Amino acid sequence: MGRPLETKTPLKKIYIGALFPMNGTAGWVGGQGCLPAAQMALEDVNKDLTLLSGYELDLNWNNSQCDPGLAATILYDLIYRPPKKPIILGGCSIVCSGIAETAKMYNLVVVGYGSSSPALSNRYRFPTFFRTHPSATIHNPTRVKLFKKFRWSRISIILEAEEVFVTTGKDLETRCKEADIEILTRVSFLDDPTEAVKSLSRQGARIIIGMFYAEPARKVMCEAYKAGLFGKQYVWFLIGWYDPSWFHPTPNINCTMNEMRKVVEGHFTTEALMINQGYDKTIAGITAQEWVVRYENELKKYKQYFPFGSNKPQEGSQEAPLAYDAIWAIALALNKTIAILSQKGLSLDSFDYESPTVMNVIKSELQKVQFPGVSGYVAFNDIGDRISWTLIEQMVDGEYRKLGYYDTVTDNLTWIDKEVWIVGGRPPKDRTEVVQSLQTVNNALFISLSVVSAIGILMAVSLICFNYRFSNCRYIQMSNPATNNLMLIGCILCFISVVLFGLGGQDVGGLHNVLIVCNARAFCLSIGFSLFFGAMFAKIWYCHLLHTQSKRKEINIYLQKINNNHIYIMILGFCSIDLIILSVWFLKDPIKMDVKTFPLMDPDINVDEDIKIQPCIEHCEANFLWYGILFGYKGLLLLFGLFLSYETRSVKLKQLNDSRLVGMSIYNVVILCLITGPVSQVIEDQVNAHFAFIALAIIFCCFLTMALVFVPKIVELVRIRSGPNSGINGSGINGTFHETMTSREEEERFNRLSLENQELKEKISEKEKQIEEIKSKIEVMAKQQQELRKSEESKQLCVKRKAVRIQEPDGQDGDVIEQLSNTNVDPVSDSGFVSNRNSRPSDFEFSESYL
Ligand code: ABU
Repeated sequence: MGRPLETKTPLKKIYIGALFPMNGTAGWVGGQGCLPAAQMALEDVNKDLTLLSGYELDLNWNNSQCDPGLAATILYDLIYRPPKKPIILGGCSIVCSGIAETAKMYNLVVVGYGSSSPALSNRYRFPTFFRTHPSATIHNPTRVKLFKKFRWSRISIILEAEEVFVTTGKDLETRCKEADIEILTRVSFLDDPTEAVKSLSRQGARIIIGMFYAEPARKVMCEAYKAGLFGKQYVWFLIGWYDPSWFHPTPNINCTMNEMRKVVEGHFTTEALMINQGYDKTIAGITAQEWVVRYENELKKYKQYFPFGSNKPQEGSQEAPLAYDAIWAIALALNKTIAILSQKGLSLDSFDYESPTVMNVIKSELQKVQFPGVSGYVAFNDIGDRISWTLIEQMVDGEYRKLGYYDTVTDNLTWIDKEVWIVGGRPPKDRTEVVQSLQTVNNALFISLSVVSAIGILMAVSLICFNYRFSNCRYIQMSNPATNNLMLIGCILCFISVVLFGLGGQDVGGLHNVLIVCNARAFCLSIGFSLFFGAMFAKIWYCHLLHTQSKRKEINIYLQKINNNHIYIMILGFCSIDLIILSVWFLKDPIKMDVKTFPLMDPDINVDEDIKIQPCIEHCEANFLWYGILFGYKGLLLLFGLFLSYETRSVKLKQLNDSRLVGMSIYNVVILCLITGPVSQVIEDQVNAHFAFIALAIIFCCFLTMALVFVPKIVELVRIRSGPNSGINGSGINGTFHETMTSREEEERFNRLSLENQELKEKISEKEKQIEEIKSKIEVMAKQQQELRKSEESKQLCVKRKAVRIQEPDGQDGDVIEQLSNTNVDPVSDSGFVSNRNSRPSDFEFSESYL
């Protein structure tokens, strides 16, 4: 390359319209670093006499402030103000997008030196656009390579809502999906990243890819500090073209330097390699390293564009080689274009905004440009993009340290330094490891209540044996022992259900077996309750029946006989209803095994790992409808039982000598069930409390009932055996709770007396009826006599001194008296009743009136 120095006067100027973002409130202000490089290139190109014969390049540049609106105005100025500019040099992506889309309408070629947006690779939208800056998508294969290297399979993305980052983010998502890497979340923001950062925190992001310009990057990192998204559990991936001191707080950043340093420490960056790594001479005639020295010297001339008090550009030093090479690429393309046009009898002066002729030649020659640039080998692919290596860096102690390079084309990762990890020298996890902690019943609690239940089962079995052993004893017979035995079997089933309530998956060899336990638990408790409570209910119901019947028929309740079959049928009925409900339930909508989880908790011990504990419990999942049916039916039984117990609270039955104790047991059971049912539902999630509550309620119900029903019997039997007339068939009476018949003779005598009493009552009512009849007859006779007397007196007036005679009663009346005298009453009976007709008041009345 190069040409011998010779005089080139007079030279025509080829104007290049250029936009450099020299300052601004957002976006990339890399014009500060790129303008000096572009001017260097311009100088070099113009010095090269082998190029652009008869022409020299001139840069007509403006400050775009990386603002698309301002850039549009500048573009129209460049177009409509002479001289004509066949090529436009563009800066940041958001500016290039705007001008490149417009430029095609004016047959302008646009070359970007600082635009990384993948959107600019759209040849349909930007047909005349070329760039020396590689597309930002070049970061993505590198990022995916690193995710794989560090074994991360879940990442999160936060990006500024600009086309350059949105398209890069989409490309990253696609590549991650292809590599089986999950995108936990992708959040974006316009100006204020606060909510987006909070969202990352809420969603448990650990590996976070940030895509934004330098100014928003400061805001994001400050918010990340506030949200606690830094430290051993977090890894940030940022863009690598920020200035090395980009994280230093600026006036609009509400974080201290120390806080910013904490949050950026350890983050990774990826960036396209923008400086030639070789030691060969570049298009500048010197090596890239020599060029850098020259460039740094050149910067001194541009101090006025740098932030106040700084000798260095705020941004753009990295991209400076790209700007340098961009000018060279334009020069080389124009050089060829001049030759081609001259062959066609045209020149660059023929360029016209309305005609594509010159533009087509320039575009075609740019496409073919290839040279060893300061930024690396310069060549454009079909869509006008640069292909390059990427550089991976990490911030260690506030400074970037080169870790390696990645060549996307050959998939070659060169790792030159060891990355630094805060904890344990290894990468953190890409997510919080959730360790499930199955909450089971405390062993001591389970064992102690199981032992109590086992004792309960033993006691119930012993009491069944007791009933059997003393089945000949009249006192036991009178308590309906068969029903009591059913009640005890119910108790046994309930005690078994206590043990089943405390069993978990690990006790029965896996979750699938818990399902069997769930079903067995429902069966035992349901049938057990029906036997236990059903037996008591049947007794009390029978007691109530006898009591009400005896009242109605006015016969003594002691005369009724208990029909055991009725009681059995009733208990069987209760159990059958249970079985029907349980069968339909199990067949139609079986219980399912479910593991219920609770909010995550920190581990008890302080571990370095990113671990959270998730408590969970095994849960028998059933449709609430079935619980409703079962509980509803049993609830009604409980309430009805309670009513019957209350109604029969003072009834004493010879046939059921323990009916009042059964009534008391029913009160206890009802109260405990009514408390336990709802409370157990409320504390369902507290495994130990739930088990303890249910188990104690069952145990208490069963033990109390067994004690109430059987202790008096045992005491009585002991008393009978130790008394003067000892023997199990003795006639002792338990005066404390029953006045029952104690001997067969007494019972027979009582029955006899009752019968006599009944007969006498019937006779009395018969006699009272007869008396009423006689009274009415006497009244009739008395009237007749009065009439007779009156007629006599009138006769006496007519016939003085006539003899007076007393009228005798007629034959019918004599019959009545005879009937009375013949009244047949047992003169002496068991009751001591003696009939005494002479003393009957009706007889006296009759005699007086007659006289
Ligand atoms: N390396 C600077 C890229 C700036 C931009 O694409 O807008």
